[in-house]
Amino acid sequence: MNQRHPRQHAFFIENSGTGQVAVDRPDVKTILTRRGKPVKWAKTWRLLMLLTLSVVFGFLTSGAGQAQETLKTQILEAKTGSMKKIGPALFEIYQQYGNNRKTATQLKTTGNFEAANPVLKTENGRVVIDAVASGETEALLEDLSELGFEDSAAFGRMVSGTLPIEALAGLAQLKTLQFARPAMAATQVGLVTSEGDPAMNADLAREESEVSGRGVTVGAMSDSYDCLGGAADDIATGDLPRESRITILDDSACPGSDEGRAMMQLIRDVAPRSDQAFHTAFGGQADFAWGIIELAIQAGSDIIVDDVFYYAEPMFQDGIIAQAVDLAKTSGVAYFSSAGNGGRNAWETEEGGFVSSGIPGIFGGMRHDFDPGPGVDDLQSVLIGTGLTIFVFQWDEPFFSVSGAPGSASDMDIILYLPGGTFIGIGGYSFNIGGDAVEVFGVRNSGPPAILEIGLELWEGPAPNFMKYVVFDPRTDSIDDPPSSYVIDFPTDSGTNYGHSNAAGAAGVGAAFWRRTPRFGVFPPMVEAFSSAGGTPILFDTTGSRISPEIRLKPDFVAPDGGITTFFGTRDTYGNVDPDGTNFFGTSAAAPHAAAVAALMLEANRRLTPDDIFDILKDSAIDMDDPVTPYFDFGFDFGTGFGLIEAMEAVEEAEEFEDDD
Ligand SMILES: [Ca+2]
Ligand SMILES: [Ca+2]
Ligand SMILES: [Ca+2]
Ligand SMILES: [Ca+2]
Repeated sequence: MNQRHPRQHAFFIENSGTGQVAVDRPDVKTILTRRGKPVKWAKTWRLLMLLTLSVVFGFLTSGAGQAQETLKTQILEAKTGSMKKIGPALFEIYQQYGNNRKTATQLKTTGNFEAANPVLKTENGRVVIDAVASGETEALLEDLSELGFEDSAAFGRMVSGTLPIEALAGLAQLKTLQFARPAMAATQVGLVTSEGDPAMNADLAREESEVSGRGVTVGAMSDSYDCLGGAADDIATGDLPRESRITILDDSACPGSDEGRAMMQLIRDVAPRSDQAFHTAFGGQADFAWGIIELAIQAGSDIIVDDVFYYAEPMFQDGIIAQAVDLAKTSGVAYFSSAGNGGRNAWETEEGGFVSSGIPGIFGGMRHDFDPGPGVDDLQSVLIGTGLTIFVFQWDEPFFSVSGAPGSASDMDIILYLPGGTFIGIGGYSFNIGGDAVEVFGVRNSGPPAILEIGLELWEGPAPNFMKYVVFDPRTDSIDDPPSSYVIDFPTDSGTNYGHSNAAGAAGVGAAFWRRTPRFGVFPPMVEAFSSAGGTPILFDTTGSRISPEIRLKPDFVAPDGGITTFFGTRDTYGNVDPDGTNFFGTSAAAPHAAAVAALMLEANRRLTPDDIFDILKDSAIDMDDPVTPYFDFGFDFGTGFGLIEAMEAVEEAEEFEDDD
């Protein structure tokens, strides 16, 4: 598990020659839009996200000296100047767009523009944002609409939609805006991509109990359903239910990978007679939250499953997506969410929270001392693998986007340095006071793996009592590969499950490769090394009040992945039963398996509440071991929850279940 043999190489990153760093195109595709108004995004790939690649103002080949000072000055202006409400990433794209339009007449006529920042996707001169109202949401929507905002959805204080890039400067000046950031979403698709059905004994459950999901509607949320145009074939071949039994509420995030349709094929395998529905989750956080409500109410979903997360969802407080999940549950929907594919690739403070090293960072704020002992270490070595690595850093302050004023009282920055502390303009350094306590940044390493250093720097405000960052490393080729980017100094191997899959009302689903289950001769079943571990504490309620830490028992359980779909994923090296199939790996594949078992249970007993369903699934699960801890973990553990779903037992218990109260 810990086969980490990092080799040190000189850090290499391409310089495009324009003063911008970075940069061959990452495996990144973008986001969306809303309600029948698809934005045509230029480039697509399977891993979908918009994020802050904070290679903001240029790359210093020489390192220190005058250039570094200039870079600092420019970043500080974006952090604290007139653009601070939109943050460095949106400000950067605004500047590039303006420069492009001045110099290239062709760009003017076609309207095509691609950001130099390869992960900040734009199309037709527009960018997808999440904007947070300083006061009334209606007032912000009115102002936004004057700036050309479209495809809007509002949930709580947050508004999602697309804005013309040239309107970003105007956006930064709005009194009705507290702050805005690019919408940043990704799916929990695995590394590479169903025998999950027998791995849960769901085939036996259908036979024994004569259930097939009849009369139950399962709603799915992912990137897209039919951008690739394969749905008609799937219906014809029986890989999906017939058209009259599929409700598509919103499939406007094209181009997309149709991961949602792959999930629906898995549901079809396990609960063949259930009705299905789909809504994209790529329209920004507010659109996602509304999608949940619409699937529940408009499409009448009894069960909903998603495999999407937003990097900027709060770790220590229930954000708007988590709140929508909880709301759906109170209306009787059993909600399943992929736990994530981050394993334990996260670092967090143990006791003492932020401890000043006494050493000032690049902008003058004090750096955290990573060494818990008497020694002082103000820069933490991390390995940055080849490809795109994303860091999400949060600390224990409430989010303005969740609970309104005062929001975060402190401004922390996370900065990535070359060995020796040379600043290269890469990090998360937005202004957080009065906003959300989160920094997201990406770094794309075009060369071999390299060791860099992280500084956590307190710009202003009280020192955090708790800090955590999650490393989303570049995907590797094998499910058994260790992470390609990770913490070297003082690692804490902390859980990476956070956001709405950690909501009280959601069942978080981890993954086990179907071949490593009892049905296929492996007992006890083995969890995927990448399956996200739980344990992220909830520290604030939704009003922003600090509560005693609530550690939820997440993930709830594990379901199989690596099963076959007609198109999604890749052919693995383990040997397919169907030579034409592709294997769908990741908790994205596990979650629909779990949701479809719930459909069988509901057909067996329509009176089950979501809690009844979750309780039975946990009670009947096959206990598994968290391989990271010594000895077998009897009962619940943060690596595997209550264990692998066992459908035959779960459906039987559902049939016999009587509500005593
Ligand atoms: Ca120390
Ligand atoms: Ca900051
Ligand atoms: Ca266990
Ligand atoms: Ca163990």
